Amino acid sequence: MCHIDVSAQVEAGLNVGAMSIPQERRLVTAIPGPRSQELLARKQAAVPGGIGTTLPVFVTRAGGGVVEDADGNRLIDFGSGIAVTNVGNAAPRVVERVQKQVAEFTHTCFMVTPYESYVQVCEKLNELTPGDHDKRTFLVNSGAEAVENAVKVARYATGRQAVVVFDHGYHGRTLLTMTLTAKNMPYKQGFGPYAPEVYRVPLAYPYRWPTGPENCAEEAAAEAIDMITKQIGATNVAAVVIEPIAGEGGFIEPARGFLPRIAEFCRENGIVFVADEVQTGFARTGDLFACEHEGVVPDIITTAKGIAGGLPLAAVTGRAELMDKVHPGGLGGTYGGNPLACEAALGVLETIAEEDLVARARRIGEIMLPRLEAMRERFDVIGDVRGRGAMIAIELVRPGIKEPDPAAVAEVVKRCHAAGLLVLTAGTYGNVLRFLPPLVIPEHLLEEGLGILEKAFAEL
Ligand code: PLZ
Repeated sequence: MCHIDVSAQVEAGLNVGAMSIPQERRLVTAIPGPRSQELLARKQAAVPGGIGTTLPVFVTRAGGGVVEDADGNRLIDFGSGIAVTNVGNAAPRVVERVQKQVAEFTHTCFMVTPYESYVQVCEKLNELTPGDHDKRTFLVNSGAEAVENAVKVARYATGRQAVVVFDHGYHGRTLLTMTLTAKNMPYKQGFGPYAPEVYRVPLAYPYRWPTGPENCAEEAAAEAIDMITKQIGATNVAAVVIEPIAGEGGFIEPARGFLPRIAEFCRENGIVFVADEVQTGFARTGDLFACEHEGVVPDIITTAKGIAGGLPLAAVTGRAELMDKVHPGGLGGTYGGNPLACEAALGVLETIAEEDLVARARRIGEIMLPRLEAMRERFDVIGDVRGRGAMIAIELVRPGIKEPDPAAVAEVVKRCHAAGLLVLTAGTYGNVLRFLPPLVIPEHLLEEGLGILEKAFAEL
């Protein structure tokens, strides 16, 4: 058992606002309440509709496994701001470091006059990411920017142009990363023309593989490799970019064996293998990085989200010989590795190590998966239960067949939200419910959240 011991943190002088939020669900108004509705009306008048809202409660505080809104409701958090607050919101070590830093200096631009914390974050990532080869890291502001920079480095280092991505992949919203992303609505529709030299190949999606999950890894890899060699030409490919577990695409864990085979093909053909660990990184899956699960060592790994507890930071970490090829000034950006974000990242890494959040993520999976499996037995709308650690999803289908049922997802989500459980959706077909609790969530909230979910299915 590992409940957040708030009192111990208070005693240790680490309690800082958000962590003092009682770790309990509390509904005092309808969801959203009157104050949130007022703010939502202002949002609609001031912010374009293109910026969506999953659950229109306006947040005033968050910590542990709880998000508190402007009406005083406390919701159980199964989203972590889309896999960002792995260490919890306003985690004590993050707050302490950021508070100190904000009073010292807020920005110099690392490319103008550097500072130590940026270098420390890079040293840490070089040490902690898969593989014991010589590495270099540089810092940027978002996941999309990290992926875009990984492609820049791969193209520069190989002198090649083509980039290979996968069905169900998600890599961001910039021109290049939107192009790398598989799903049209809402990410690409109307935003073309797209970037050139991007090619898409099949992903080993066990639940939906036509000849069954047992053949999936081998057949999908063979198809992907065949397309690369026959349609693009392996010698034209700069990079293969893949999420070790497809996130936005529906938490699709490629059939075991697929990732190592693709990585091996890349190695044999001088192609840079880029693992996009933006969503899977930083203990989320029960390993520090999801690639570790099958011992895959990427040439470049992109990270963001969980890296800095919510401060905008992302990183590109890669083989020194690739990364060092680029000429001075060829990489960078005004804010990349902002000192507040770097301090936050150091606080995150300390928290993961000291609170053993890798083990916590595994424990969350051990609690959630059997409960969800039992729900699958009980409710035939649940077609598949999958995931690792604290990155878990269920896929909803028309009973008996695998036809995606996004309407059922919408209905379950509505009920969960009304009951004070924040859940997110995903999936190419919009039919996946995904669970990404903060790794520090107390177990009673995890259990309570699963109970709410079960009740939502029972009422469906
Ligand atoms: N790569 C694997 O999951 C971001 C997108 C939210 P940014 N996923 C959340 C939305 O609808 O915009 C993501 C990811 C993977 C890259 C990204 C992009 O990261 O920090 O959002 O740019």
